[in-house]
Amino acid sequence: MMTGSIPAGAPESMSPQTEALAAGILAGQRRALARAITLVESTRRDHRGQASRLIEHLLPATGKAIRIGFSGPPGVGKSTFIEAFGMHLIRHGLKVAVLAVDPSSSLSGGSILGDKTRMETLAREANAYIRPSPSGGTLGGVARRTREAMLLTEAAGFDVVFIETVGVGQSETAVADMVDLFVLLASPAGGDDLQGIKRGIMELADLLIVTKADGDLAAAAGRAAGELRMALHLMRPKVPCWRAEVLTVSAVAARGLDTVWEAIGRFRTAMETTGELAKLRAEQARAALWREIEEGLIAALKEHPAVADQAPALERAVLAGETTPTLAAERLLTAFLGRTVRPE
Ligand SMILES: Nc1nc2c(ncn2[C@@H]2O[C@H](COP(=O)(O)OP(=O)(O)O)[C@@H](O)[C@H]2O)c(=O)[nH]1
Ligand SMILES: [Mg+2]
Repeated sequence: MMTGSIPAGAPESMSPQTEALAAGILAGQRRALARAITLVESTRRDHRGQASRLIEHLLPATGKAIRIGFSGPPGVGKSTFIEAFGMHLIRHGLKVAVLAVDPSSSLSGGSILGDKTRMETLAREANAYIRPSPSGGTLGGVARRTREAMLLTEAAGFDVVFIETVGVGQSETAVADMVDLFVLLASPAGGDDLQGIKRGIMELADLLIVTKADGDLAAAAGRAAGELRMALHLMRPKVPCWRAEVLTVSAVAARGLDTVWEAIGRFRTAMETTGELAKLRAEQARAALWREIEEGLIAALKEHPAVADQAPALERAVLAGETTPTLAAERLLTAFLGRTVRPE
């Protein structure tokens, strides 16, 4: 392939263990997949190198799955829906992987995705693979590891990858930036403020799903869907070939699941026939490249001896108002690069 022309940051070749892992993944072995994701999540430098080689090696086997992100406030029913929907798809002969991006795990060690993320019924299925959020590190780090885990599940033959995240902080944007289709879940308890869904987040959604459309909540779910349709009407479509749709479901009663899958199918067809899907994925990969560079540069800067030496005193000076952030940054960048630099 192109490897000859790419200067190596990671080691040149895969270790025999990584070779075996690659073969196992391509054969669809769950244990190999689990071990590879653990490798991807490792912060050890030699592991990172092997993980990068592994993913580059597997790239030709990736990309065939449909990548779907689910977001919404805590308690809206994301995990319950994903589990019911996943079971539904498995009954139709598909292989379903579920990954999670939990912004709280990096901050507090807790989980706002909730225990339901374990999805015990789905987890027992041979054709399902569930992986909770990698813990620790920045959201950028979590996002990278999730993106790489997604590629690994694709190489292992999964047809559908779900990524669950919660409507907090920047995690929705991070997930929207790695999937083909972004689904926003909303509760039936609508209201004038559209349950506080931020406009910017609604603009990310290709599909809106009102949950819990059963029993006492069925009528409210219908009303909430109507309100969301009105709000959507005023928004510019994300891509020219697709207008966001609003659907209602009941995960508990397994109602509306077919309709959701059918809408996803139409979205995929529209995106593929217009070439938008290939364009979206290429753009996502390009954006990920530059995010990696930003993260890598910041890490290298912080580890640099001269920077580490001067940073505490410069930080103190900024805190005390003795120098400006601009000047302090200039000094640290100069220490890092060994020549004078002025930030833009
Ligand atoms: N009535 C009803 N309750 C639901 C439905 N889906 C989820 N719930 C309930 O809503 C609560 C939160 O669900 P969960 O899936 O953990 O929400 P998440 O935080 O968005 O992942 C739980 O008590 C579920 O039993 C549904 O389709 N109908
Ligand atoms: Mg959940």
